[in-house]
Amino acid sequence: MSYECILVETRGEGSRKTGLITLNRPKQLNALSDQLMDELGQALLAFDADDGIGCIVLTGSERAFAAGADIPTMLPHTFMSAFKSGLISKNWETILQVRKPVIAAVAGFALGGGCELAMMCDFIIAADTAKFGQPEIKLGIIPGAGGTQRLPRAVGKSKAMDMLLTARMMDAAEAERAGQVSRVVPADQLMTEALAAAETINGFSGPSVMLIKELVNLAYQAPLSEGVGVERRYFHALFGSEDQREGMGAFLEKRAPAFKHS
Ligand code: DAK
Repeated sequence: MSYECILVETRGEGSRKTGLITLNRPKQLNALSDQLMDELGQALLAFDADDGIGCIVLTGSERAFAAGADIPTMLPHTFMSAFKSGLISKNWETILQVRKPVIAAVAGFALGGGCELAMMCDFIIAADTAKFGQPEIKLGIIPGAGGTQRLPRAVGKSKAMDMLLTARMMDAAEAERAGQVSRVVPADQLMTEALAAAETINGFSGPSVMLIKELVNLAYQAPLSEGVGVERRYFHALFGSEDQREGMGAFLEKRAPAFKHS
């Protein structure tokens, strides 16, 4: 498969590798065009379907993870054309279908749809140069890919309101304090750290990894009692896996486990 707006590679040494996707429209600060989002969706689904891949890292350039949806494409739309064509809707949530972890490695601007895309990843590792924002209000619109919903869940109501209503950007240190990102690293270490995190995850049992992702996401949808109940069922279910015997057996034998992802 050849792509024009993204770069797709495989990284890692172990039996399960990391799928690395780099947003690549540098002149437009990786503005998320329709073609880019189509390509991103295809690449994500292909890695998700590949048994040799354990984890996916999504990144941009040093200057921008992504500066948002492509503004020139949006400008001419009317309500009717936006409504009838489902303006930039069809390919924006493909990432949510991915069952393997997707780590966002963010340097530079993550604005508007770029910030929303990063928030749709499972966790964000930020370079110390990262800047997050939802500046749609400056364009006379509002976020359309979950910014008003995911940002308050990530950083709380007050900071979300502040960012959404004033369009101010949050730097990496503030984003880490607010819980938007899991860690901040020096910019020149960003890919090393993100790929190392992916490599660590790749070494664990694939079904455990996928279930943890599913359950953490359930925490945002279900009441606590229901989430804990589903966790309990999955916990019991894993005692039917080969990897549970291998993991616990390896611990007792003081050796590294060799998971078979089954
Ligand atoms: N779209 C297209 N081009 C963009 C762009 C964008 N979002 N952001 C930047 N560029 C282009 C600039 O036009 C410029 O192009 P040239 O003039 O060189 O041809 C080039 O990137 C470099 O930008 P600047 O010259 O402006 O660079 P600066 O360093 O001075 O400023 C900046 C960087 C990121 C602060 C600034 O470019 C900026 O404010 N950009 C716009 C950020 C923004 O407003 N983003 C939100 C866009 S609205 C939905 C899904 C998603 C969305 C909505 C609905 N559904 C599923 C329904 C998302 C909406 C949005 O993201």
